[in-house]
Amino acid sequence: MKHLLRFFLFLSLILVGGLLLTGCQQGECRRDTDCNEQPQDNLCTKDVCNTAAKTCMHVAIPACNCGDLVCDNNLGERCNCSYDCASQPCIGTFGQLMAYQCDAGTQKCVLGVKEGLLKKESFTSILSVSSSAPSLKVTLNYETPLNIDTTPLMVTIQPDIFPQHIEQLTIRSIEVFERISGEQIRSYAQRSLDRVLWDSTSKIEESIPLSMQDVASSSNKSATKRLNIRLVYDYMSKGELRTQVQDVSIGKVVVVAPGETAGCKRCVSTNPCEVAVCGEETNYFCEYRKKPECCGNYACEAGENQCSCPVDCGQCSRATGDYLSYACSAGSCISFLKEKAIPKTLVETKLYLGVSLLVKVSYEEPIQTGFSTVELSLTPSASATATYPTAILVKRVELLSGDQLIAEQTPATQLAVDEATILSLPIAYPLSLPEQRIDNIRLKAYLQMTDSEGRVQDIEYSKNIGRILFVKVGV
Ligand SMILES: [Ca+2]
Ligand SMILES: [Ca+2]
Repeated sequence: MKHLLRFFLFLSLILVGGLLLTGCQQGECRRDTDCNEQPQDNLCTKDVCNTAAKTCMHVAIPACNCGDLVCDNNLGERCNCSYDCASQPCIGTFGQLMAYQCDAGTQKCVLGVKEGLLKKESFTSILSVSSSAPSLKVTLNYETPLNIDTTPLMVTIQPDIFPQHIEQLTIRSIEVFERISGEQIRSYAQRSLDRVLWDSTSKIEESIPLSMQDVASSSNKSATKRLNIRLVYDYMSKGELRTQVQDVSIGKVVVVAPGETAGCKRCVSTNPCEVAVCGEETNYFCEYRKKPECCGNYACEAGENQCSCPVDCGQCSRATGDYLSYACSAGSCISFLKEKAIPKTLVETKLYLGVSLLVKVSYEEPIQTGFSTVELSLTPSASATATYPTAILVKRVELLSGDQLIAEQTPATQLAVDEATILSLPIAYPLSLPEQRIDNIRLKAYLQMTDSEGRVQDIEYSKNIGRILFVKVGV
């Protein structure tokens, strides 16, 4: 009986064990290594065991791109993932000028100019309208064949001859175009600059991407263009604004437009007054946009001057004309005399109604308008042959250029015998130029003499001084 019990116990154990064994055999796996032999989809999946369902399954490896059997050129796989792109290698040519190649920046396979064909070209032209106008040196640097989708024209503009009387030489805009027929043009780029060339050392450098829809949509995506550049600039010459529109012919340029983008490579500005913008709106060319109210944005704005912001407003320190220099003083750029003014005195004696009148006219040349004075000294003395009048009155003193009044004074001063009376004429005459020679300068004094019998006589003293140099200082 005991043996029978043991036998049934043994049988039950075998049955339970068998049942358990059968249960395990129903699932594919118990652990990941059980799935190793499942056929692999691609390098970007792995096979794992779903322990609840006891089945093997494929799961994607996170951030795995090369190996997913999808050839993605945007991820650079045509250039660096032959596993996915075996059927689309980055090789082959397009027409005479272009070939597929791996872009060093984006790593993408792009259509570009065939290696070995690219040449660097440089072109320089001098723009000049007359000997009294500023002339400009325009330099163009570009590659040929020029891939207009990725490579801009580099333009440099600087003064070649900068006459001294020219001020505010401003480059307004630049345009790249082709002549179609007669006056008709086709524009490929337009850029507004509004940049001032302050002096002969100033320079403007601009990169100008071209847009040529006709080339982009043509079957061979290439063309030979006769390109021209149009510069619009203006300047002040002797107080007058002059505007010039000048064209420069660059000549034939071979261009290609393969339809690839420049890819926004290295689009960073070191100028804190610029924002570097690159994206769809800029056609993936780097564009530097100016920030307003910033010293360094090439615009001389409110609150900026030659002392606080020379990069935008020009250098203050400079000589102008023969006699003036400019320098910063208390934050303002003002003019001052380079050398000391020269004192001049004209002396003569006049005889009026028996009175000998010693006249001295003193001034410094150049006359600094707003600061200088012209002085008139009058000393009457009685002559031996006549009795001295009871009174000599100075009614008015004038400084004139022809009929034009430059300064006047109405002192109503009585002269005393044998005594010098000095009358000052402050000069505040407005000048149209910083340095101006004024002709026919004449000093006039209107006197009134009264004799012992009460008779009154008007006397007019006039002294011709001639030409005097006037300058504007402190402005
Ligand atoms: Ca892939
Ligand atoms: Ca500014």
